[in-house]
Amino acid sequence: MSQRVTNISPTWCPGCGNFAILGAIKAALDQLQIKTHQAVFVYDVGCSGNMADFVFAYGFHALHGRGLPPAAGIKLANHNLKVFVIIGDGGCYGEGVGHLLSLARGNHDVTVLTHDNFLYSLTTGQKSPTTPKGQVTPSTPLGTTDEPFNPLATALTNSASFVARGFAGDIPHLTKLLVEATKHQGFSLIDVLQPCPTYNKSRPYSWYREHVEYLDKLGHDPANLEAAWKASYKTDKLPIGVFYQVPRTPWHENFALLKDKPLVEADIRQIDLTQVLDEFK
Ligand SMILES: Cc1ncc(C[n+]2csc(CCOP(=O)(O)OP(=O)(O)O)c2C)c(N)n1
Ligand code: SF4
Repeated sequence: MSQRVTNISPTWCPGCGNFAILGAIKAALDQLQIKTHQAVFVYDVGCSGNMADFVFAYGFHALHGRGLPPAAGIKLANHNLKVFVIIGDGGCYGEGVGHLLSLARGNHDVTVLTHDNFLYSLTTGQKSPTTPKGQVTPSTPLGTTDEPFNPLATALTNSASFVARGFAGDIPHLTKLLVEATKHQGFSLIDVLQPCPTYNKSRPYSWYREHVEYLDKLGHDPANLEAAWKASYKTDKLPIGVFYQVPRTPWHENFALLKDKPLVEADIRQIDLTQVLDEFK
């Protein structure tokens, strides 16, 4: 078994859901028998992104909201690597939402794990795109007036081929989702319900335990786009599991050049760049 974590102790607050997500990542990498040198994690900025210090694998710490483009680039350079993005709801659904749509539509073979604590937590709890309407935060002292962003419905309408929601309070279930998402050929989004006990007092673990329900126990068919869409709009209960999965050609498989070997192994001297270089003269 490969080493999965570094010898640096996580700095998250006691009770933070990020501990459980790190546990699920370790378990999934073990189950998939992915060797350390075969995985690359791209970290966004945030409490979630601080995981960069704790996972023992190749890593790249991106700017806030910009975790997805480097992940797509890494996969393009070497599609033999398993590429993951660790990102918060602020980075993924706020500043970086355009990248989410782009990777979903292109079906870039990247697994995005959004630590959805419904706030900007590293910057002390301001509202994020997923903050429920009416919630009081330091940036919305009278309560937010915006309708919340629906990440699952957005991914579904933008042709994402794997859309799921997990819960940090159920590590075996989250591990299973991660394993399925990693095996999936193409883009995968797992929105993870992540308690932030320091800034999101209205949603402790106990609140989530009362509200989550398991899609597989409800007989949900992940091939049914309409059912996935309806489930993504539920608010009385929060379904977890695979909402939707469909086979689709991953982005890098559209190119003949990448058929036999990854770009990183291609002899670029054989590629004629004369015409491109002439344009800069
Ligand atoms: C381009 C840019 N904008 C804003 C910031 C300030 N900033 C750092 S972390 C953060 C919020 C993080 O929230 P989220 O992405 O939800 O992650 P969390 O901390 O909740 O895991 C912000 C706004 C920044 N570092 N860079
Ligand atoms: S502020 Fe919230 S998300 Fe950040 S480490 Fe503390 S509990 Fe976790």
